[in-house]
Amino acid sequence: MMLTVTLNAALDLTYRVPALTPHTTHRVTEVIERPGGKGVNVARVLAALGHEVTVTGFAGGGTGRVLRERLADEPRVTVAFAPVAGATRRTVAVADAATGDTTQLNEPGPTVTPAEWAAFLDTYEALVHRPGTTAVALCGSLPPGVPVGAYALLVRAARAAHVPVLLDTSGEPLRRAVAARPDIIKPNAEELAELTGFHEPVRATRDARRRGAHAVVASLGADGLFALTPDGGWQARPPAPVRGNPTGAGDSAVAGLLSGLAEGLPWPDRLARAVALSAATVAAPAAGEFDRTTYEDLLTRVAVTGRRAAA
Ligand code: TA6
Repeated sequence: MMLTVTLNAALDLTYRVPALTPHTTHRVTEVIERPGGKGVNVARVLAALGHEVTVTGFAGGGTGRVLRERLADEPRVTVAFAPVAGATRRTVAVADAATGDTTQLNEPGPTVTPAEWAAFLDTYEALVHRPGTTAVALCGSLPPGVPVGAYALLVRAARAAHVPVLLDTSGEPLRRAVAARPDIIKPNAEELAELTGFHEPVRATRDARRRGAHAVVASLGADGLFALTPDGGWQARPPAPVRGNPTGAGDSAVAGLLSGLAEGLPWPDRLARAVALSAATVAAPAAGEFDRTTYEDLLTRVAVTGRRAAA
């Protein structure tokens, strides 16, 4: 059983419009509504791959009720959100059919009180110590009211429970949590540069490891993933760029890394899976989903280069 944490869960709306133009009214040609937030997307991809997964974080209000109900209907997903008095946020992705570009609008999320945060911590402690929890993913932004050191606390609790922990966040919450020594971090190039001050992936990943992360997997968009790990360094590239909606591509990469970790796959295989899932999500209509044919085709064609560290 894997555990994903989405402190700022969401109900994700995707609006498709023929062409996005400022100062005009747009007629939406397609609306997709899905349970979202990064950890929720990771969980939906893990479940589609056949893994049992528990989702936690906060859910509240009418949107939170919809989120719980929709997730409870998904096979292999167990819902264990802590309550929050405010309403779970919505996010809107506007997909421009003319250019293929997507514009993302994310609400801030409900304000979490100190008592709600304390109650969540009890839920999380129980879940990480539950027998059979094989890995934890901590994903996404923090809602207002949650302390900036939240992920550092959650990383330490997972490590104390001897459960491997993957972190996908940004800014100050990432900086603080890296010092708590997570097993894997998966920043994008911009987040990694903000953390380390370096833009070049080799120097940046090396610096992030020096700051405390055991393994650093940087997502580089069309260039795939660059990983620096205790076992070696590798780059995994898709054979060609895939056109479509990139929302959630990073979440699918996290699902690939987490499932590979839980299954004990060697790093090159984990990275190939993560890149194939990520590209197959671009080919799917919404985050948290992937096109299975694209995934299976790409899995054999992702190029992984690099080498194992000297023993
Ligand atoms: O990665 C895509 C996505 O997970 C959307 O589904 C949306 O819910 C959003 O990102 C949340 O990201 P944030 O960084 O605001 O927590």
